[in-house]
Amino acid sequence: MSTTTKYSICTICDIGCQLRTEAEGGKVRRVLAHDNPMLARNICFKGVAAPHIHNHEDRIRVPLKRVGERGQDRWEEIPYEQAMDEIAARLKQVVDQHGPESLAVSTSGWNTQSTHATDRRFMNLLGSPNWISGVALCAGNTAAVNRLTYGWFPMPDYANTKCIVLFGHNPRKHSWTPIYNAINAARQQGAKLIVLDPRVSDQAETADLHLRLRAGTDAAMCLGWLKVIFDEGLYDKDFVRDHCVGFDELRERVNEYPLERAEAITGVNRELIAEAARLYASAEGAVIPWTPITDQQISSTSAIRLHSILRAVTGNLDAVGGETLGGFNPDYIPESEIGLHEALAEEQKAKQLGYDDHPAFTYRVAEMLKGPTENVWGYPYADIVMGCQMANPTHVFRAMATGEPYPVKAFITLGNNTLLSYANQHLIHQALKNQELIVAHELFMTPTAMLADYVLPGDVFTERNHVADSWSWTTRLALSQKVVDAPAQASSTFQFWRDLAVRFGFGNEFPWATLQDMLDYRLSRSGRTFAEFEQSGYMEMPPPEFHKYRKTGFATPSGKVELHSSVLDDLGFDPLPYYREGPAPNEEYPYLVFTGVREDAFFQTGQRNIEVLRQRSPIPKIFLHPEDARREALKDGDWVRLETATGQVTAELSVQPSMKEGHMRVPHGWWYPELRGQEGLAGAFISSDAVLCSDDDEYLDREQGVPHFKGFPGRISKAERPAYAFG
Ligand SMILES: Nc1nc2c(c(=O)[nH]1)N[C@H]1C(S)=C(S)[C@@H](COP(=O)(O)OP(=O)(O)OC[C@H]3O[C@@H](n4cnc5c(=O)[nH]c(N)nc54)[C@H](O)[C@@H]3O)O[C@H]1N2
Ligand SMILES: Nc1nc2c(c(=O)[nH]1)N[C@H]1C(S)=C(S)[C@@H](COP(=O)(O)OP(=O)(O)OC[C@H]3O[C@@H](n4cnc5c(=O)[nH]c(N)nc54)[C@H](O)[C@@H]3O)O[C@H]1N2
Ligand code: SF4
Ligand SMILES: [Mo]
Repeated sequence: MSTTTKYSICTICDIGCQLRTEAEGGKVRRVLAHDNPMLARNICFKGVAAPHIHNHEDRIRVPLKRVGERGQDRWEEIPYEQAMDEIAARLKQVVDQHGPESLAVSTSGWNTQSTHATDRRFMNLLGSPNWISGVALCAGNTAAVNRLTYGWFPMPDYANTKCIVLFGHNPRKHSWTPIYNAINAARQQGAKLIVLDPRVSDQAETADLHLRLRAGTDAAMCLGWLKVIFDEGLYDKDFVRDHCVGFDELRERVNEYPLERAEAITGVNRELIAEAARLYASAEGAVIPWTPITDQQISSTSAIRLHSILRAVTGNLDAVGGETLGGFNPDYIPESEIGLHEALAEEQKAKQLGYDDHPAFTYRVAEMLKGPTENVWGYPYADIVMGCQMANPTHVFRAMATGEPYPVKAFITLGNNTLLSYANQHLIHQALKNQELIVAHELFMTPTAMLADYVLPGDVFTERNHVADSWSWTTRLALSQKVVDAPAQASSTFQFWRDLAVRFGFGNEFPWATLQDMLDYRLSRSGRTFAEFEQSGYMEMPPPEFHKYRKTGFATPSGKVELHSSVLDDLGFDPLPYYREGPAPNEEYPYLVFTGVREDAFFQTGQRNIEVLRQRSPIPKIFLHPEDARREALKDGDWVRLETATGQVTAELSVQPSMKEGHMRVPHGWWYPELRGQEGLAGAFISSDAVLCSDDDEYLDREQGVPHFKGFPGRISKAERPAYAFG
């Protein structure tokens, strides 16, 4: 049998390694490392397992229509065209009755990948602003908050850096492999590593400095660093004078955080705080790579802004070895333009859920930044990492569940296991049960898909062509080629939206019949088709340009780096960063719980049904320090119950000396595909962190309304080992 080999981009996780895929007889057989030595190390065992995932017997290959009660998991198979006709008719009914804003869409977009912004395009033509995403908790929100300070979201210049600061973030050989490799390469060239993590993480083990802060206190740590940097004159005075506004006000605020206070809040010795701040500020080029940890905290907006401020005042912004502001790639039409945000009426934008209470990543701020963004970057809207004009997920689920402030009655979820992927799973469950129409575009029958009216089979990265542009985060363009055909009844997410648009009379605004046409269109400004792009190589990256702001200024209202944020000020929020304490541990709930510590074997809520991966990590584990285990009379391997005021989960206990005392780790995203048909929603409520995480107001960050996943009160006790426990 002849073998076909192509260049593809892995979307098993969201870091997008460039790989080679091999097919035989119309099936993907192997996934291999890239043949370019610069890229060859960027592969992990999940990527290698892609054929097991794409060819898995559980994969949904035909559209399914619900026949039982919602959530009962009983289906009939129907043809794709019939499914699309019925979905369109039912969506029209909902919109006629409740208005276009009664449609909400959730997607993370990175796995579905195919010119993702077509969902925004359809929604904007229809009139719904209620688009939510996993990127509200991961990078998309950081992008939006970075724009408040300097108008764009930067990327570290790992190739030239002398110091790397990881706030929790813990890339490994099998977790975001390219970042892990970039960190290692920089360290081989002498870069220092500072890790801030309550645990002795993999990165912390070999770091030059490890600050074991209390979970949730990153913003206070940054304020402590700034205190040292200002007091010791370690900041870039020329840059601050010429390019920043609000330095004096910031300095006054920072003076409220003397090192004794930073020490008291974070639990880290003040000398160590000062030493780390000096190391960072004195390096000839230092980076604070984006971290999801501060995306999911009660002081998230302040913590993200403080990272931005540290970059700016130490002269590391758009500087060699620091962090570069990329801008749009001129050769590829960006998602912001595809998204057609100008088509959505002002009054519909103002209805976006979250707009009033938690506006930081909604249209409210996007509109305030339109002028400056167009001046500096050439487009009014910047969908960086898809995240700069989102609805607030909690507000959307509340509206879906209660009808307040208005009904949201139709829900479309694409490549997103919604039920397990935000805070407060019980609320999300209620929200989903209260829908008139749910469509899930999926590969597998997830607990979320089980709640749908229609489940549409998606295609996968080996079955579609794509040009990956890192969602405008960098200017890199990379080639992803299909190597096999998708199942006949499967669709790309592009095709789904296009086919729905035609049924809504938006065909003129979707003039591309196929994904291929759309890719040709997106490349058209560089005078190329996808076929020509494919011929020219597998990657294009314009050389980085530094200090671009000297010509253009920054894309903020003042044109400067706003240490004091005029946007937050205008919105009635504190314009300066601050530290806010989360709900405190107490007698009833004495521990600080954090979610996360990603597992090598899986991406997020996925792959629990893929045998070669599941056998690497068969059971979910809660981590506890040996002292705490002794106090609770628990031992390694016990089955335990972890409770918060919001909910409870059970899992196996793993006693780990690397944990910080007083802290507990709950894993993210566990459900049990093997319990399908036995336990409700395949055991989605047994071990999932979202059951525990609160979205009550006192757990939400003020400006964005993101939930606090890093350090909320909980307790632990021994539980019966359930019959379903794997292995
Ligand atoms: N409670 C809680 N919520 C969280 C987090 C947490 O730690 N706790 N973490 C947050 C973070 S960091 C992130 S990045 C997000 C991640 O959120 P998501 O990106 O939504 O993550 P997954 O759980 O991987 O869900 C993706 C789903 O898409 C399906 N899928 C994969 N590829 C394709 C495809 O090509 N086409 C289609 N149609 N479907 C596909 C998979 O089967 C899977 O069910 O979640 C966030 N939400
Ligand atoms: N194999 C695999 N790799 C993945 C993923 C996956 O699911 N599987 N997911 C990918 C995605 S989408 C993301 S976002 C990343 C996430 O991956 P990372 O950014 O590495 O985040 P986590 O693994 O959740 O947690 C990292 C560390 O944060 C520490 N930590 C907990 N609370 C706090 C706190 O309040 N402050 C600080 N400073 N540290 C804290 C924990 O002790 C832990 O060591 O991983 C990516 N890589
Ligand atoms: S790190 Fe692994 S799963 Fe993620 S893109 Fe790379 S090969 Fe795929
Ligand atoms: Mo993430």
